[in-house]
Amino acid sequence: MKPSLLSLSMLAGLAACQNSSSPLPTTIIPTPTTATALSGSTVANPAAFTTALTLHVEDLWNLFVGPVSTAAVNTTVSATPIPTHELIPPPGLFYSSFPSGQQIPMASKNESWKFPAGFWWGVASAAYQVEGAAKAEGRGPSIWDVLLHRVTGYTVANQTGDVADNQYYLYKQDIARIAALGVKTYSFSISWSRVFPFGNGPVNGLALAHYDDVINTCIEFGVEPAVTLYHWDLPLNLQNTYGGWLGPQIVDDFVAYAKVVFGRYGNKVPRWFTVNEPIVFCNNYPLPDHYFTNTLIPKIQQPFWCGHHVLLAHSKTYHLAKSMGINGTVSFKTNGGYKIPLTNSSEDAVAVQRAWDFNEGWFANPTFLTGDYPKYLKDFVSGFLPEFTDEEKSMINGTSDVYAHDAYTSQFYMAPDSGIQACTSNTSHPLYPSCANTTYSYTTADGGWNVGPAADPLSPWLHKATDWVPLFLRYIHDTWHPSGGIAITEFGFAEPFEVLKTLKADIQFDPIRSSYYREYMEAILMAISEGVNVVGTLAWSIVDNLEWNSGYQDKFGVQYVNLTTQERAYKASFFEYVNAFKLYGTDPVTPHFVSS
Ligand code: GBH
Repeated sequence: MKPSLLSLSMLAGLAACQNSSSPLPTTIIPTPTTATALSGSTVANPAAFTTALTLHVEDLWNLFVGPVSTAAVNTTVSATPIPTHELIPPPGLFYSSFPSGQQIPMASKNESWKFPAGFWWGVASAAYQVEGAAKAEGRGPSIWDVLLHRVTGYTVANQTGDVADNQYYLYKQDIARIAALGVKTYSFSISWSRVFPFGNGPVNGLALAHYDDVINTCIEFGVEPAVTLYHWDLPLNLQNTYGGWLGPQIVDDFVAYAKVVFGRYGNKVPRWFTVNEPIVFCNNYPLPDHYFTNTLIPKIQQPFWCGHHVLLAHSKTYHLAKSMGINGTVSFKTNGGYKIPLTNSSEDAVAVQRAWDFNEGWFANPTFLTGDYPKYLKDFVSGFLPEFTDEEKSMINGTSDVYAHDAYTSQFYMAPDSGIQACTSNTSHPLYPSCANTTYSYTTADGGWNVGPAADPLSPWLHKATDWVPLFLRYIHDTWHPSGGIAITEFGFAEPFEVLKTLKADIQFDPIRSSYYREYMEAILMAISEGVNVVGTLAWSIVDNLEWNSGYQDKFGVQYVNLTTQERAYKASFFEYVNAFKLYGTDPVTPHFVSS
């Protein structure tokens, strides 16, 4: 691997990493607008603060992350047949669904429901959450290696993605397991810091060869690959040299990365996603103090500088794909839940609109409607962000082929207790700047119940609120008019306390997750029957995996993983999900088996 240039400021950051109780004595100042120094970092006075050092990728690991664990299996494993008894579904948990409209005694399905031909469905993952093999074959560190290895208190259980599900070596078996159930699509992400260990500069051919084989294996098993370019694992070097998504340089670096990936895998991939959930990774700024190069951008502004660069990077990448003749769809994945007004007061209605504007609207209004931010968000960001030029607006508008939504749940929104005005005029109000308050429960007058059963306590945001899904889909359809339809690109449920179960057979029987999938699929069928264009679904997740700060304690898999042996097992919910397509699909569900 070729070396990269690093600045003194990075080494100052390193000193702080090693001893988090002694913060940086000096402030090195990247801002989004100042000139670029030799190292690529933007600093107040480069001549005074910066020198250049030559570092190899291994040095980045040693300096900023430290030792990482490795798995016992560290070469690619071939697929083996799935034992037939594992493909037998569990005993039924439910009565057959009650058809809406005229009741037909003993009807086993609702004849007015149908997934249209071409509906695509599958399961999803993300590189850092499943791959492991952290340093294998030249991968450079990402900010998540630092967050989970170095930052005190960042993880609930001191767990990292070093080994995860070892999918870097076990992908053939993982693809074989989903193909054996007839799954149509596998949605995974590529690790940017595998392809570009420094985020920019030299390309790592071993990483490209790896993803060649992942994509080819999908195709061999009749599974369509869906690829996300960025699922939060920002190459550390880009954070350290110019503040990552806070710096304008990220736009061209992202486009350069996309160009390599599109050039290599091009038309083998029918569905591309640029970035996963910018609302989440932009709100992850500010990053914890003292572990990364400091920035002078005020903390409250940081998410919105990130968002600004995401919109530019995404839209440039979209146009790049079209100019390269990529024939798959290109979209970004956004996230959020249906926002239910807590009461019918006009203040709560405004709070709900503010919540849409600061969440889905942040990225969906520019890309689907206007090229610019929605009103309430714009009122805030116009105080500091540069206005998009007319040229930028037309570059941004119309750059998502489908509305790809990671829609897990719903919650209530209402005005802050002190009122909206008291919040928008007070920058230190805890709800500033969105000034939309939220709760998971109905009002006391309405009984005070939760919107639905709670997921695991490590996902306090998640409730099974499937009743609201038809309205949510209708809202997306009516608000953003996505011409290519809506895809639910992630949905899933953390079965409460699953980590406490000790017997595999008990873990595999996951009743609340099963009912979540069943009722969510019914909700989609209802929306489709009422004319909402839903085109695909991806269950999160293919396997239990690294749930970011919650480590492996919070389980989202439709397959169990024994983290000692890396053995996988289907959960009941996986069969429930597949059954929706057996019952209501136009296209047949066709299992594919290993031929060797
Ligand atoms: C997805 O985001 C991610 O794409 C995926 O990587 C992850 O594994 C999956 O969720 C399951 O969590 O705790 O109140 O601050 C879903 C959207 C947005 C939900 C951030 C959790 C935090 C809410 N996520 N949100 S809170």
